[in-house]
Amino acid sequence: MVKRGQIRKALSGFYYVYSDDKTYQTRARGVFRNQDITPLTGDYVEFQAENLEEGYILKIEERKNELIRPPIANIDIGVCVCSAVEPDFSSQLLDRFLVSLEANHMAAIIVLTKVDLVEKDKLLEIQEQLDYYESIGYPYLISSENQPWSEEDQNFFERNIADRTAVFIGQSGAGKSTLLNKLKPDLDLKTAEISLSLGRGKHTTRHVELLPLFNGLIADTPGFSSLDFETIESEELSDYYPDFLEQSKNCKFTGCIHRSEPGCGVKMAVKEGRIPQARYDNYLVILDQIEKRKPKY
Ligand SMILES: Nc1nc2c(ncn2[C@@H]2O[C@H](COP(=O)(O)OP(=O)(O)OP(=O)(O)O)[C@@H](O)[C@H]2O)c(=O)[nH]1
Ligand SMILES: [Mg+2]
Ligand SMILES: [Zn+2]
Repeated sequence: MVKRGQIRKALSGFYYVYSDDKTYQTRARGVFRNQDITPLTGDYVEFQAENLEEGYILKIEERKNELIRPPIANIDIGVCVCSAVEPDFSSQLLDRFLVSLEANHMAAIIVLTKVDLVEKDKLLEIQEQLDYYESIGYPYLISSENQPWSEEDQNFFERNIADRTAVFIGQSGAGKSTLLNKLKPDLDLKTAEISLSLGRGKHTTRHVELLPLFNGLIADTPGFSSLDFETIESEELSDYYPDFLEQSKNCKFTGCIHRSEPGCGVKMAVKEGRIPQARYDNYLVILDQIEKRKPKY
């Protein structure tokens, strides 16, 4: 009998498909490999299963959207988890996460973790940066592992992720699994200290898994720190910056990429302090990287 369900976890060649309150262990038919299609966590599929252990995926339904890193499909919102320290807060990395989410038509919110480990001045400096992100549509919350949520914090999550499918993304060791355990202790996700010698996480979470939370789904994912933009062209990059998009109405040239063109509205906004210099500098780094990318034929 053909059933319909959603892949909630992919591990060691098996796809765990949730359907009618049951989870079926399935494999993908060779036909997907031939077509160069890999089923993703989050995919809605048609599958065949006589029992819970030996199912086969027959068809993958069209995706609303998909991310390559982490590999997941059909997401409403990304939760960018950034630690204040260990690893240090990086606006460059945050901008990369946001671009990646925007390019895939996903909303985004930010959680700053490990605020208990950072000095007050440093925290204020980071919060000042985050206030800007909030002003352009990315609300944020600060969190420390041992501090219980206030009612306001709880509302923040419910307001943003209830009834939706949310993916937690961020560097290894940033505290994604810790945050999810704090939101729902019975998840009991594995977490681990970051390696002191390397100053980064140990990739404690090794697979992407969708779990029920607040009447929706959340995905814990393995951390990563580099993000390439394989499919974004330099002319469209600024489309994924809501603040740049707004200012680019004032650019003199259509197709302005806001680098060396005269009469650029974005550069003017940076000069006048309406767009932070760091955000613009981060943009130039990504732009450069896209232009140096080897062409694909
Ligand atoms: N002091 C402090 N430690 C934290 C906080 N959040 C996380 N940690 C610690 O940081 C370490 C890494 O946390 P994880 O939740 O495993 O990080 P992760 O983002 O899931 O990492 P990966 O699964 O490797 O991607 C753990 O030892 C946590 O206890 C925090 O707010 N304050
Ligand atoms: Mg983890
Ligand atoms: Zn411009």
